[in-house]
Amino acid sequence: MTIDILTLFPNMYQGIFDESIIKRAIDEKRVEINIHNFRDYTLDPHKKVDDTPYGGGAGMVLTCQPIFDCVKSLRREDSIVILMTPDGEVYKQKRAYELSKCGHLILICGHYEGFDERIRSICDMEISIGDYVLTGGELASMVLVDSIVRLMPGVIEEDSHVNDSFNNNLLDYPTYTKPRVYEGMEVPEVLLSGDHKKIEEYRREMSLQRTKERRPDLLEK
Ligand code: 6GU
Repeated sequence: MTIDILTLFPNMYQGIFDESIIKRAIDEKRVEINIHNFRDYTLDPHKKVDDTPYGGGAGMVLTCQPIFDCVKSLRREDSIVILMTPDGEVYKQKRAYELSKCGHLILICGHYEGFDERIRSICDMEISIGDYVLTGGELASMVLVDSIVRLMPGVIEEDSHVNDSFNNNLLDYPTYTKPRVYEGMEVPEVLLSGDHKKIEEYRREMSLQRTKERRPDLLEK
């Protein structure tokens, strides 16, 4: 998979993909991540990428030209162009799974007070990572990349994500490791029983119980 990220703040990505699982996926050439400063694409002699809004109002608005031209230069047959914006579809694990199967993602990070509405016309999808406002789409794009890359074949053991929270709209069951007793808190007996059927039933029950308590909205789905 190739992921191209369009931003005015490429420095924000310094180090973020240089650790742990994402770094390994890059080293193993399962994913290539490129950061593009769309200021490099502006035809404005002063390198401007924004302007005042028609009709008046506070702040500056990102103009079409640099973003259109940057996307044009990157777009392939199999590209999915995603606009990172708080008014997009709220991001969920199901979407992460779908995107993990794509060949090429182009993520556009909005910034400042907004972007020209016509930028939406070149996007296949608009995504928000939750109901709060960030200063720009950069952090949201990092969240997307992390959640997508870990689901790509071979990046982590399949077993580690078939039981992830949110699969089947259930939260994770509790897990324990050694020691058996820590500060008086014991590991549930069933996990020590060696009875795999019982263990599976227990985990399913705990998942359900936890989801009921913490996220009843998920069970309604
Ligand atoms: Cl994608 N962008 C911004 N600026 N704020 C957000 C967001 C995106 N998702 C949630 N809040």
